[in-house]
Amino acid sequence: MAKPTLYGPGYSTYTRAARLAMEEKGVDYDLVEVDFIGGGMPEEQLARQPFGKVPAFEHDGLMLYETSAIARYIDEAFEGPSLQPSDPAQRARMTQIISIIDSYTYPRTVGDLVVQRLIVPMLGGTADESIIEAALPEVDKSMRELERMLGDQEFLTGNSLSLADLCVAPIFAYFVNTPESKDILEDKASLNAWWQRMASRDSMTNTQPQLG
Ligand SMILES: N[C@@H](CCC(=O)N[C@@H](CS)C(=O)NCC(=O)O)C(=O)O
Repeated sequence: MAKPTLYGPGYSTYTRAARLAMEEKGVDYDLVEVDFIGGGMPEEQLARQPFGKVPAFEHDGLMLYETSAIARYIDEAFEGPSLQPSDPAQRARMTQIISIIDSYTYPRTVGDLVVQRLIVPMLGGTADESIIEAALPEVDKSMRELERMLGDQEFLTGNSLSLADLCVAPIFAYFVNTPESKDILEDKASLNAWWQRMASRDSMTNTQPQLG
Protein backbone atom coordinates (compact mmCIF):
# COMPACT_ATOMS: atom_id res chain seq x y z
CA MET A 1 0.00 0.00 0.00
CA ALA A 2 1.26 3.54 -0.78
CA LYS A 3 2.90 5.47 2.03
CA PRO A 4 0.77 8.36 3.36
CA THR A 5 2.10 11.90 3.78
CA LEU A 6 1.09 14.25 6.56
CA TYR A 7 1.68 17.98 6.12
CA GLY A 8 2.04 19.90 9.35
CA PRO A 9 4.52 20.98 12.00
CA GLY A 10 5.67 18.58 14.70
CA TYR A 11 4.65 21.19 17.31
CA SER A 12 0.96 21.23 16.25
CA THR A 13 -1.42 19.31 18.52
CA TYR A 14 -3.73 18.36 15.64
CA THR A 15 -0.81 17.19 13.51
CA ARG A 16 0.41 15.15 16.47
CA ALA A 17 -3.03 13.52 16.90
CA ALA A 18 -2.92 12.28 13.29
CA ARG A 19 0.67 11.12 13.77
CA LEU A 20 -0.31 9.26 16.95
CA ALA A 21 -2.97 7.36 15.00
CA MET A 22 -0.33 6.25 12.47
CA GLU A 23 2.20 5.42 15.19
CA GLU A 24 -0.34 3.35 17.11
CA LYS A 25 -1.38 1.47 13.94
CA GLY A 26 2.26 0.92 12.91
CA VAL A 27 1.76 2.84 9.65
CA ASP A 28 4.89 4.05 7.87
CA TYR A 29 4.39 7.71 6.83
CA ASP A 30 6.21 10.84 5.72
CA LEU A 31 5.89 14.05 7.69
CA VAL A 32 6.37 17.24 5.67
CA GLU A 33 7.08 20.04 8.14
CA VAL A 34 4.89 23.12 7.61
CA ASP A 35 5.93 25.97 9.89
CA PHE A 36 3.40 28.77 10.45
CA ILE A 37 4.73 30.44 13.62
CA GLY A 38 5.98 33.91 12.81
CA GLY A 39 5.50 33.86 9.04
CA GLY A 40 1.86 32.73 8.78
CA MET A 41 0.51 29.77 6.86
CA PRO A 42 2.60 29.00 3.73
CA GLU A 43 0.84 29.22 0.35
CA GLU A 44 1.46 25.50 -0.35
CA GLN A 45 -0.48 24.60 2.80
CA LEU A 46 -3.33 26.98 1.90
CA ALA A 47 -3.59 25.08 -1.38
CA ARG A 48 -4.02 21.87 0.64
CA GLN A 49 -6.15 23.34 3.45
CA PRO A 50 -8.00 26.50 2.31
CA PHE A 51 -9.08 27.37 5.89
CA GLY A 52 -5.45 28.00 6.78
CA LYS A 53 -4.90 25.18 9.29
CA VAL A 54 -2.69 22.15 9.71
CA PRO A 55 -2.55 19.25 9.13
CA ALA A 56 -3.38 18.03 5.63
CA PHE A 57 -3.02 14.42 4.55
CA GLU A 58 -2.40 12.59 1.28
CA HIS A 59 -2.71 8.90 0.54
CA ASP A 60 -3.02 7.02 -2.71
CA GLY A 61 -4.55 10.02 -4.55
CA LEU A 62 -6.80 11.01 -1.62
CA MET A 63 -6.25 14.54 -0.29
CA LEU A 64 -7.86 15.13 3.11
CA TYR A 65 -7.98 17.74 5.83
CA GLU A 66 -9.77 17.94 9.23
CA THR A 67 -8.00 15.80 11.76
CA SER A 68 -10.96 13.71 12.87
CA ALA A 69 -11.58 12.67 9.22
CA ILE A 70 -7.86 11.93 8.76
CA ALA A 71 -7.65 9.89 11.97
CA ARG A 72 -10.76 7.85 11.15
CA TYR A 73 -9.44 7.18 7.64
CA ILE A 74 -6.09 6.04 9.05
CA ASP A 75 -7.87 3.69 11.42
CA GLU A 76 -10.12 2.21 8.75
CA ALA A 77 -7.75 2.07 5.75
CA PHE A 78 -4.74 0.48 7.43
CA GLU A 79 -3.94 -2.73 9.26
CA GLY A 80 -3.20 -2.60 12.97
CA PRO A 81 -5.14 -2.36 16.23
CA SER A 82 -8.56 -0.74 15.92
CA LEU A 83 -8.71 2.79 17.36
CA GLN A 84 -12.51 3.10 17.35
CA PRO A 85 -14.75 1.14 19.72
CA SER A 86 -17.25 -1.21 18.07
CA ASP A 87 -19.75 -0.73 20.92
CA PRO A 88 -22.20 2.02 19.82
CA ALA A 89 -22.25 3.79 23.21
CA GLN A 90 -18.45 3.88 23.47
CA ARG A 91 -18.18 4.99 19.84
CA ALA A 92 -20.65 7.80 20.47
CA ARG A 93 -18.58 8.82 23.52
CA MET A 94 -15.47 8.93 21.32
CA THR A 95 -17.23 11.17 18.79
CA GLN A 96 -18.54 13.35 21.61
CA ILE A 97 -15.09 13.82 23.16
CA ILE A 98 -13.48 14.69 19.81
CA SER A 99 -16.23 17.25 19.23
CA ILE A 100 -15.79 18.73 22.74
CA ILE A 101 -12.06 19.06 22.07
CA ASP A 102 -12.62 20.79 18.71
CA SER A 103 -15.35 23.12 19.93
CA TYR A 104 -14.35 24.01 23.50
CA THR A 105 -11.14 22.45 24.85
CA TYR A 106 -8.62 23.25 22.10
CA PRO A 107 -9.66 26.92 21.63
CA ARG A 108 -9.47 27.75 25.36
CA THR A 109 -6.67 25.41 26.48
CA VAL A 110 -4.27 25.75 23.54
CA GLY A 111 -5.56 28.78 21.61
CA ASP A 112 -5.73 30.95 24.76
CA LEU A 113 -3.87 29.48 27.76
CA VAL A 114 -0.96 27.63 26.11
CA VAL A 115 -0.41 30.28 23.45
CA GLN A 116 -0.36 33.12 25.99
CA ARG A 117 1.51 31.33 28.79
CA LEU A 118 4.06 29.33 26.76
CA ILE A 119 4.24 30.42 23.10
CA VAL A 120 4.01 34.23 23.31
CA PRO A 121 6.86 34.46 25.91
CA MET A 122 8.91 31.98 23.88
CA LEU A 123 8.65 34.39 20.93
CA GLY A 124 9.78 37.29 23.12
CA GLY A 125 6.32 38.77 23.86
CA THR A 126 4.30 39.25 27.04
CA ALA A 127 1.30 37.10 27.88
CA ASP A 128 -2.10 38.81 27.85
CA GLU A 129 -3.30 37.91 31.34
CA SER A 130 -6.87 38.93 30.55
CA ILE A 131 -7.07 36.22 27.87
CA ILE A 132 -5.77 33.63 30.36
CA GLU A 133 -8.14 34.75 33.10
CA ALA A 134 -11.14 34.52 30.77
CA ALA A 135 -10.07 31.06 29.52
CA LEU A 136 -9.46 29.36 32.87
CA PRO A 137 -13.09 28.60 33.86
CA GLU A 138 -13.66 27.02 30.44
CA VAL A 139 -10.41 25.03 30.65
CA ASP A 140 -11.50 23.82 34.08
CA LYS A 141 -14.92 22.82 32.71
CA SER A 142 -13.28 20.75 29.94
CA MET A 143 -11.04 18.98 32.44
CA ARG A 144 -13.95 18.29 34.80
CA GLU A 145 -15.91 16.76 31.93
CA LEU A 146 -12.96 14.60 30.83
CA GLU A 147 -12.47 13.43 34.43
CA ARG A 148 -16.17 12.58 34.69
CA MET A 149 -16.25 10.66 31.39
CA LEU A 150 -13.03 8.83 32.21
CA GLY A 151 -14.32 7.64 35.59
CA ASP A 152 -12.43 4.52 36.59
CA GLN A 153 -11.71 3.42 33.01
CA GLU A 154 -8.20 3.06 31.67
CA PHE A 155 -8.90 5.13 28.56
CA LEU A 156 -11.46 7.80 27.71
CA THR A 157 -13.90 5.48 25.96
CA GLY A 158 -13.32 2.30 27.92
CA ASN A 159 -10.49 -0.10 28.48
CA SER A 160 -8.95 0.21 24.99
CA LEU A 161 -7.14 3.14 23.48
CA SER A 162 -9.25 5.14 21.01
CA LEU A 163 -9.00 8.23 18.82
CA ALA A 164 -10.44 10.23 21.74
CA ASP A 165 -7.27 9.58 23.78
CA LEU A 166 -5.09 10.46 20.79
CA CYS A 167 -6.94 13.73 20.29
CA VAL A 168 -6.67 14.81 23.96
CA ALA A 169 -3.06 13.70 24.71
CA PRO A 170 -1.24 16.29 22.52
CA ILE A 171 -3.19 19.07 24.24
CA PHE A 172 -2.26 17.68 27.65
CA ALA A 173 1.42 17.60 26.69
CA TYR A 174 1.36 21.43 26.55
CA PHE A 175 -1.29 22.05 29.22
CA VAL A 176 0.67 20.27 31.99
CA ASN A 177 3.56 22.70 31.37
CA THR A 178 1.43 25.69 32.36
CA PRO A 179 1.45 26.65 36.06
CA GLU A 180 -2.36 26.95 35.89
CA SER A 181 -2.69 23.21 35.22
CA LYS A 182 -1.53 22.39 38.76
CA ASP A 183 -4.65 23.78 40.45
CA ILE A 184 -6.99 22.54 37.75
CA LEU A 185 -5.66 18.96 37.83
CA GLU A 186 -5.11 18.76 41.59
CA ASP A 187 -8.43 17.04 42.35
CA LYS A 188 -8.60 14.99 39.13
CA ALA A 189 -6.97 11.68 40.05
CA SER A 190 -8.30 9.68 37.08
CA LEU A 191 -7.15 12.24 34.55
CA ASN A 192 -3.69 12.45 36.17
CA ALA A 193 -3.33 8.66 36.06
CA TRP A 194 -4.58 8.63 32.43
CA TRP A 195 -1.98 11.25 31.50
CA GLN A 196 0.84 9.22 33.10
CA ARG A 197 -0.26 6.21 31.04
CA MET A 198 -0.51 8.21 27.80
CA ALA A 199 2.76 10.12 28.26
CA SER A 200 4.72 6.88 28.55
CA ARG A 201 3.43 5.35 25.30
CA ASP A 202 5.98 4.86 22.50
CA SER A 203 3.73 6.80 20.12
CA MET A 204 4.01 9.87 22.39
CA THR A 205 7.80 9.51 22.75
CA ASN A 206 8.19 9.14 18.97
CA THR A 207 6.22 12.34 18.29
CA GLN A 208 7.69 14.56 21.02
CA PRO A 209 7.65 18.14 19.63
CA GLN A 210 10.91 20.07 19.37
CA LEU A 211 9.77 23.53 20.43
CA GLY A 212 11.74 26.38 21.99
N1 LIG B 1 -10.40 21.76 12.38
C1 LIG B 1 -8.97 21.61 12.15
C2 LIG B 1 -8.24 22.40 13.23
C3 LIG B 1 -6.73 22.34 13.05
C4 LIG B 1 -6.03 23.46 13.83
O1 LIG B 1 -6.65 24.30 14.49
N2 LIG B 1 -4.70 23.45 13.71
C5 LIG B 1 -3.92 24.52 14.31
C6 LIG B 1 -2.57 24.00 14.83
S1 LIG B 1 -2.73 22.77 16.09
C7 LIG B 1 -3.59 25.55 13.23
O2 LIG B 1 -3.52 25.21 12.07
N3 LIG B 1 -3.38 26.81 13.61
C8 LIG B 1 -2.95 27.82 12.71
C9 LIG B 1 -3.76 29.05 12.80
O3 LIG B 1 -4.85 29.04 13.40
O4 LIG B 1 -3.31 30.05 12.23
C10 LIG B 1 -8.59 20.13 12.15
O5 LIG B 1 -9.32 19.33 12.76
O6 LIG B 1 -7.62 19.74 11.52
